[in-house]
Amino acid sequence: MINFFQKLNQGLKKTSSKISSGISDIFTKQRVDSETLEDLQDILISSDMGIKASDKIIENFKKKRLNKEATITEIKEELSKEIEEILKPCEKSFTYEEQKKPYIILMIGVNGAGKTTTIGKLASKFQKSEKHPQISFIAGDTFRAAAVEQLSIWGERNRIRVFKGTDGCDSAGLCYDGIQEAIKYNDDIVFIDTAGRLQNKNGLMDELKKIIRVIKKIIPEAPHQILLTLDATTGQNALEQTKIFKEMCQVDGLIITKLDGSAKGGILVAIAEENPLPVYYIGVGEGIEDLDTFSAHDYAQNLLDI
Ligand SMILES: Nc1nc2c(ncn2[C@@H]2O[C@H](COP(=O)(O)OP(=O)(O)O)[C@@H](O)[C@H]2O)c(=O)[nH]1
Ligand SMILES: [Mg+2]
Repeated sequence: MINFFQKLNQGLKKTSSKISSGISDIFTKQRVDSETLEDLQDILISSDMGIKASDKIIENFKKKRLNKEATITEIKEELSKEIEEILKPCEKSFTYEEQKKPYIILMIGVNGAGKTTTIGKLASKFQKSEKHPQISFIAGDTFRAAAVEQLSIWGERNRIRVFKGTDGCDSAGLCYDGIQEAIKYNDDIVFIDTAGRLQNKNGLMDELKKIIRVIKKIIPEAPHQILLTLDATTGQNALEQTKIFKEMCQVDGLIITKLDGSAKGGILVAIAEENPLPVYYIGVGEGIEDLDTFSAHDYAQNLLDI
């Protein structure tokens, strides 16, 4: 079986081979000059690292390497170090406080970002941890019957109770009842799934705010964590989504999904530079094991395919 590092390496291949072959193409003379630096920046931008992060990388790289001889390996190592530096502030491990019971985790993000899938994967991960927490789900995406069904399947798979309402019922009301039930059952952790219809921004904002308000009526300091799920394949749009959700509520951390097969793996570098929130987990596939913690070092190495 391949480990997570290898899965990430496989997943980022589309991005990393583009960067790698680009570097090999432009540094044929093995000398770093202003022209090669410009080409290098284009390569970084084309992997979705954005202007700000790539500017910074190039600036630092220039200071160390301009007009010097360097092998491709040295260039890649150097770039990887610069990227790791940018990513480092986002590397934070996720912990929940056992004494805060039930610990409420609210999952937000646009439709299709991977919220429901991530809840399933995370619950499984937590269950396998030493603490063996008792978990329940609240199916707060009440707009689509399929969404409730999908969460129920993850619930069955993990033997987790899923609190559901009737089709189209009020999501905030459902959350209220679901938390009451979690308290009754003495659950340790509650994951709340939500809808993410960004096409109706005001509606979404109202609904999210209402959910948070209602949760606070029962537990004033909850939700203990609001996690935003972002789909890496949306590239620069993920930055825009982060901005929009931050306007609606406090975002405590990020989960970046679909890093498998995306050619836009650089987006994490752009996020780290422009919106440095903790990146708690990254997803590299649809399977239950395809989610793990984010390591700045591993990510940077895999982006450069070192
Ligand atoms: N390849 C890949 N697919 C994923 C990943 N995470 C979620 N998905 C898929 O993305 C689709 C949308 O996910 P879903 O959890 O329903 O998103 P939601 O609308 O935010 O709840 C589903 O088909 C998932 O299987 C990932 O890390 N990699
Ligand atoms: Mg969903």
